[in-house]
Amino acid sequence: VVAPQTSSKPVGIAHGDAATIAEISAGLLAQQASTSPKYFYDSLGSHLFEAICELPEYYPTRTEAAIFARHGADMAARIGPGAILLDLGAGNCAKAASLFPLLQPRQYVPIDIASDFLQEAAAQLRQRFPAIDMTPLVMDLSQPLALPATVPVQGRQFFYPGSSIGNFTPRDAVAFLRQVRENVGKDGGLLIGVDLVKDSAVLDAAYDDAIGVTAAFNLNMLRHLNHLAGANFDPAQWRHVAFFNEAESRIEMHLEALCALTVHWSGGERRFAQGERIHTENSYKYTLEGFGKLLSEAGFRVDGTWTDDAHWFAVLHAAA
Ligand code: AVJ
Repeated sequence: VVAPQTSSKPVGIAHGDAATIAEISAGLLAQQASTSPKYFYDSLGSHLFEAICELPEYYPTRTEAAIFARHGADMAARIGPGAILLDLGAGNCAKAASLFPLLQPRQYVPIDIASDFLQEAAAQLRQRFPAIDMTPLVMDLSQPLALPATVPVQGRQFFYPGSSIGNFTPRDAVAFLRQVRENVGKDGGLLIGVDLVKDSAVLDAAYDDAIGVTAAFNLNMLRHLNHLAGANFDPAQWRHVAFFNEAESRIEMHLEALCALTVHWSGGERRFAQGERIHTENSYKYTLEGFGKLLSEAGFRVDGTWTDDAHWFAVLHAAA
């Protein structure tokens, strides 16, 4: 008996759900192939992002940390004790935890898409801060923000540090911030970190570091896509590309095919020419004025702005 001939190549087992595979497939099949930056964050990707934050070139984390260290008490005075602190994209929860002694929240709600990483971080925090209620939530922040009843509405303060808002286009950022606004009561607010426009050489280096950690972070997405969509990407056939697009005021990250190749995945395939790219991330950079406008368009009122001396990064508090 001869096995029937089929045109589709065998691919790996897909571990993502149907909606995830459909989303990945649509992005890969678009004329300009693209993928959502949320697919950076499998467990290895989350750890690689932690490593990025230690790089000398990657100024945002340390600059923001310095702003928190210098002005944290002022921020806490603006927020007041006993808040329900909702951490959007909490990761290892380290930033929020460093503010617990000043903020003294009643409940901490770390929200992240990376489930194992989040549960582990929350378990460690419970031991360090037994007085704070810990309610970790595994959520995809690119989907509508729907909070369970275990999170009281009164006293909600959202925490969105690290300029993660930069992954959204300005349009989508307003829509996202408006959802956050709809999820805080009259007494609530938002403490948000945003990366500011600066010399493009500084920006380029921050997203294309000398020892290739950011390149590994970008390329790791291919391994994650292999897992989620049963794809057969070979990371060795791709290279990391990152640059500041001045006209759009954003860092763009891409993966570029080093040779002509065909990728197969569960339910699809695509040929890439040598030099063809997959757009994997945008990281928008704002002026203080521009970002203030965004917040007010979303229905917030800015009542605190803190920056570093070089004005590379800013933390803003917005009240409902
Ligand atoms: C987590 C989205 C804030 O845009 O700087 C870091 C992700 N990408 N290096 C950023 C990232 C490449 C990061 N954010």
